[in-house]
Amino acid sequence: MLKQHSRLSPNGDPRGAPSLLGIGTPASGTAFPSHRRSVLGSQTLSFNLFLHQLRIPAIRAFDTMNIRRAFISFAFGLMLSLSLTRTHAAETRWNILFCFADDWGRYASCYAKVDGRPSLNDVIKTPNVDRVAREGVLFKNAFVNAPSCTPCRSSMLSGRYFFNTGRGAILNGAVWDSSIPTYPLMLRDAGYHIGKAYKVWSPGTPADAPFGEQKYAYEMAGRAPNNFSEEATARVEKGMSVAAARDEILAQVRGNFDAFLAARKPGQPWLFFFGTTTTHRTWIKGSGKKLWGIEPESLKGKIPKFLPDVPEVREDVADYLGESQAVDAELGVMLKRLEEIGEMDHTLVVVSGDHGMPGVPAGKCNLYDHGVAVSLAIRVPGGKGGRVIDDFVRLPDLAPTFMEVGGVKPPEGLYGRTLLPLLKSDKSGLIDPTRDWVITGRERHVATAREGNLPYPMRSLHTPDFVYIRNFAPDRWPMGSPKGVTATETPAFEALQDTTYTAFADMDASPTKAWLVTHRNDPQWKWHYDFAFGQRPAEELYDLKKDHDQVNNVASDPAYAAKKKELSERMMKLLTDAKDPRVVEKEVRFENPPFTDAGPDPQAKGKAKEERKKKKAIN
Ligand SMILES: [Ca+2]
Repeated sequence: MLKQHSRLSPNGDPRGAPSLLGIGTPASGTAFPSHRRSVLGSQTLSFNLFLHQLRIPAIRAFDTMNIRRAFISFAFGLMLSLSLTRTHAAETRWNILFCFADDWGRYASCYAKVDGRPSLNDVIKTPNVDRVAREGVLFKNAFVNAPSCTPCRSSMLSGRYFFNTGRGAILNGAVWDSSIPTYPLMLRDAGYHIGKAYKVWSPGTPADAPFGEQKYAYEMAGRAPNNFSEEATARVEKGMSVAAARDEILAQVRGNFDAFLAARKPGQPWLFFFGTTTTHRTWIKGSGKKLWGIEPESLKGKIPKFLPDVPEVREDVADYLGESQAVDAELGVMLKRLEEIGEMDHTLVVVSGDHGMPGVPAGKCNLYDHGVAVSLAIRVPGGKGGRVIDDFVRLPDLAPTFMEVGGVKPPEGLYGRTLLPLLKSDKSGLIDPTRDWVITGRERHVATAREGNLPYPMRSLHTPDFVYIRNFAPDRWPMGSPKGVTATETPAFEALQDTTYTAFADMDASPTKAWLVTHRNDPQWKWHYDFAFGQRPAEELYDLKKDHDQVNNVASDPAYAAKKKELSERMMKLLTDAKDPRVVEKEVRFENPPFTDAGPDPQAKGKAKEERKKKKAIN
């Protein structure tokens, strides 16, 4: 049974939205200096008053009247100063609600308009993400640093490049280095009440380490929201209506959030990390239509060129969009709760995901936009709503942003840059012209994708007009070795659909993957198969003005030679300056133990997952 909590603001603060210009960062002293000056000015004023009063008793040592007056004056000055400081802190230290969905790419209906061409965003309906964008800011060009769960999150939680997070730079075999500062623990140390539901940092050891492991977990109300289509389908099969099943699952989101809120101290600012994994495979085939009314046929002509526009693939994508709508519904529960407790206008609401769609070409584990571009919408207390920002931003930007919101000074030398200047602006379009690039990359994803547990090293530079990719080991297979897929042999469709390690293990098992592999000898689909799984040249270059889907590599076209040279040099300089081990080390660490140690036994993982599912089903 969950505790009822007060519907009053825990800050006891009936004020409306604080002025956006009133935000400050007392510890960093970089953002919003005018407000900081005014607070410090008041403190200085009261202190001067006190000194001035002290002089009086020094002259008239026995004038008790003046001593009393001096004391009253000092006390008043101190009170004024403290109250100003408190007001300042309350205005700056917003609560932070961070909804971060696993494997959720750039799929939300608010992007349909900004895409300006037919896309999957025409089909998906995400009213709650749209609301955050409408009342806040929608980032058109937001990118993760690595399209793989653990390295993406290592980077996003620390603000560093993924390759500068020790063993957090890989997926299987990741170990967290607790000497790396992360914003959740920094905010905790600065007085925030922190809590999380579900996935923050995993797979890796210890799980969720950058968030204090499971010490701040609020998951007692249930974990069904992590497997929406499975959980809802199971309930519907027992005779429940879709609406009732949805309500029962969403009640768990509310229960966990309520438990977190109930555990705060009065007036304590908070950070809640909602890490739903429902957009991570697996999901129930046909659930997009059954649970969310998404007709696979409605995707016709809207899916990217590298995906075969065939019924099996359309259904798989529709199911993924359904899970994305589940994320939206889960977000909606928390937004509603914020409204009910009167804290909407004291809370920074941030919605994003850790990379593109899993189990499809060009998505997860790829450096094309479909792999590394993600949704990012932020509602800023008191900020101007309805803005669409063109600046290229990076998920690691969230680390210094959250630190500054909490009044904590970000460490030096981060890849991430605070978003506060963009958030406090009232402009749309390009705000900071220096934000015209991002770097992305990957090393090892699953351990056993290729011989010797080796990674597939890549880096990319994304600019408004081009994507430049460097494949550092083009003799390796980007999605993992073909294994059982030979000239004459093909694993069973079900094996490819259900078991990631059957072939090309860096692409999650899926109906789309199985369809592509089993149709590879059909001349109509050979290009799609090669694009998805084939080896790639050392350099790739895509001209976004002509090739939005990034399917036509112009790296060897002489017409682009100068552009390729420019982007290559620019990227290599950025990587060298960032001390990327892949570029600066002679004996590259990622090619050697412990980065190439055997990972977890895939069979054991499968068994553990089954066990968890059984347990979840019972709950
Ligand atoms: Ca993920």
